[in-house]
Amino acid sequence: MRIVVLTGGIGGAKFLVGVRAHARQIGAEVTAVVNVGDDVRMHGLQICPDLDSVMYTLGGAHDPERGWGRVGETWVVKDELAAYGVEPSWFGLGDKDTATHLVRTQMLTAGYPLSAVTAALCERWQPGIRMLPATDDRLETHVVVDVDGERKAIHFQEWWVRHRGDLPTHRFVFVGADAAKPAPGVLDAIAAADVVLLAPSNPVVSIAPILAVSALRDALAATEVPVVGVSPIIGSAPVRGMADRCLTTLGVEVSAGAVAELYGARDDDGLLTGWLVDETDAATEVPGVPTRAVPLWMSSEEATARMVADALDLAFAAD
Ligand code: GDP
Ligand code: FO1
Ligand code: CA
Repeated sequence: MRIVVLTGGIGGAKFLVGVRAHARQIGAEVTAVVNVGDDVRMHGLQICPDLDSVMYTLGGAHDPERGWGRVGETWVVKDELAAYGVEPSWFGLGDKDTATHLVRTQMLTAGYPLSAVTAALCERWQPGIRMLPATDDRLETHVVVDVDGERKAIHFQEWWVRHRGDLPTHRFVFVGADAAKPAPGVLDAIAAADVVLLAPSNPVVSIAPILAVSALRDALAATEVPVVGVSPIIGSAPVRGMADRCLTTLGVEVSAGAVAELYGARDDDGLLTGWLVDETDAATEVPGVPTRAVPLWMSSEEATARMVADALDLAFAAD
């Protein structure tokens, strides 16, 4: 079986640990299509937070408390940059992490596409799945906000890290998405997939930027295989992060059902053929989308692998 997973960073990476575990049990191949909207150039280095969260987590090198970056990280470079008084001082580059950005930036500068750079970095981390950026083209999430009475668009990282989303926020813009093509391998992976899973990632700033690549979205809309999503919302709150702020900006209710409606039912020009919700949301009804309620807390690899088994069971329930 071939499984394609659309994913963001920390939440998606946790999910992929369970996907990989279940895939090993059933002999499946996994391809993750990873959001690049969070990517940013800082201090001359190209930083890909979601790709790195997935790579470090599956490589067993992530910091489980912080969620992003490397375990056992040190911060000498950050302190030295601060001593020079250079900005942005609100964004922390760890020393170990910086080596990744140096390798990535050097390869990009030499002309390698991000997908090739990602494959090269993964030779070290052996994530056990294939990791593809959604696109090799520039695609950055910007956020239209009011700062000091002025309306402007700031980079997603400035909104997320510097302001913690705590600004009057009007919309998210996926700069470059109109011209972006799926990275090599993405359309082939979707065409060869037996099932597509949407990780319980942030629907607004992790999954939506992937779907903003029109040829990628079109391929998902056209596929005849099941597309099953997993809710990042349990009860009326995200498990972690700021999906609630993001959904509110779109005028979407913070609930499992509302996120499913955002993705839409395949029969209604949307994507989903199934939607997994937590047991506490068992009453969720999504027009045109069969739902199933199971425990959605990714508290261990085993618990997450069970979620994945449930998602596949729902995917093929009607067959
Ligand atoms: P980011 O890119 O680092 O923000 O990570 P993602 O977008 O991939 O995932 C963030 C989402 O993961 C958040 O909206 C959380 O609600 C969700 N999440 C984190 N842990 C869990 C969990 O245990 N269960 C479920 N269902 N969702 C989770
Ligand atoms: N998150 C923070 O809250 N503060 C930081 O200083 C920070 C630095 C950082 C550096 C590299 C990287 O890959 C991720 C980093 N993150 C940081 C996480 C990141 O901003 C967000 O969690 C994601 O982009 C949202 O998915
Ligand atoms: Ca992200």
